Amino acid sequence: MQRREFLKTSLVASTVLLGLPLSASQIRQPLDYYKVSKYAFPEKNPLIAHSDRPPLLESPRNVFTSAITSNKDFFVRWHSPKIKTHTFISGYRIAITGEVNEPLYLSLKSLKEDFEPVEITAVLQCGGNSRSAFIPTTSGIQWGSGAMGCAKWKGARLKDVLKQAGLNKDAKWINFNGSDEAAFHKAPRLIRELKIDEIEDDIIIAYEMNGEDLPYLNGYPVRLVVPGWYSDSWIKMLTEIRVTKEYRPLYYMDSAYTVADNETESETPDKPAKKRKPITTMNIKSYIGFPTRDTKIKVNENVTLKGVAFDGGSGIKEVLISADKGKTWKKSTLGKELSKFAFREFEYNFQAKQSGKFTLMAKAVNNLGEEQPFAHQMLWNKGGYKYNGIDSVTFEAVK
Ligand SMILES: Nc1nc2c(c(=O)[nH]1)N[C@H]1C(S)=C(S)[C@@H](COP(=O)(O)O)O[C@H]1N2
Ligand SMILES: [Mo]
Repeated sequence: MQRREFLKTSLVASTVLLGLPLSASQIRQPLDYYKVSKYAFPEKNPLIAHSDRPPLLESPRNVFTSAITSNKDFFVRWHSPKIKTHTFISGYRIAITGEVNEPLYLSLKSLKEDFEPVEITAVLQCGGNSRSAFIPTTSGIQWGSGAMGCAKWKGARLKDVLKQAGLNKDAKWINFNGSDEAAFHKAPRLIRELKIDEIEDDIIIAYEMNGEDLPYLNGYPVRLVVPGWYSDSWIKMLTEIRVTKEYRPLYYMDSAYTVADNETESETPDKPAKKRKPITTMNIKSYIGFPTRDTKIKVNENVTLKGVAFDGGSGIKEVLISADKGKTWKKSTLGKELSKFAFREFEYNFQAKQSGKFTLMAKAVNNLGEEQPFAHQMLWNKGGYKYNGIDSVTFEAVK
């Protein structure tokens, strides 16, 4: 039997068992990669390496017990392998051109000294994080759930920089481009654009991550930080800000990193939606950092589950834990709120009363009352974006 057919049959069987309506597409738990690579990339701990050219590095589950992800453990995603490997920092400029009074070529020194520095703790998450949950498999990196991290960013407000350049009256869109180049001349570059009225005060051009220079692979020397938004807008090695009057059709705005422009943002494999919109604000999500699949706990021992939860900026209200596959839920204890855009730690004490396999699930609720769906309630989209199904970890209790 072919793999596809086999998948279909087993899915049909499981949906019938669960008593759910049958549909062409189903969602499972994202793959739970647990083997980090033998070698580490510069400034990084050994991470789950999906590719080395370009570097695609995922953080393993055990990183997510803490609200701050260290620079060494932070995931990495590039679209092209042509990443600048050397930069003369004294000559580095961000060119601000287009619909401005006068083009501005901003040095790193000026960015750091001439603008009020602001700090914000915020989650950076790839829109395709957890993509491996989607069936049928979608295009894109088959991430588990470690294509995210939370850091304290420091930089200058984008608004202040634009003010210095002076926007023309009919300026409407801002394009952001990094110094990485397309892999071959016909490939599109990762350029994103923001509408002028989307520029909030908390969007910054960051030159520090957790109190240090940004790691090279996370965009040294500067990157855009767009709190609450998926990270395709967080342009790394930022070299160009172009202000335009009109929307400029771009592959990474119209095709990649888009979802169906309908109420459920979903579509089916045989009927992909034509009308699409770029992904922007992150939905609510949580992830268990401990225990992991290879944890062994002792029967009757007191164990503390730990994890992180976040959303697009309303803030976390509570995180609930279930030990019976989602039938009943108990409140976990939340850690301090570092910012509305940051990971919020949660903890939950439990004991296994008997030996054998043990499963715990975590479900976050935000201040708007939105909560995570079960994996099987999620709807499919062709890019495999915005997965936020309830996380589940199975481990073993031994005598
Ligand atoms: N210049 C540049 N910036 C970029 C990208 C890129 O390919 N080039 N990828 C974006 C995407 S899709 C993601 S998920 C994040 C990854 O950020 P990180 O490598 O710091 O984790 O960078 C964003 N910024
Ligand atoms: Mo991404």
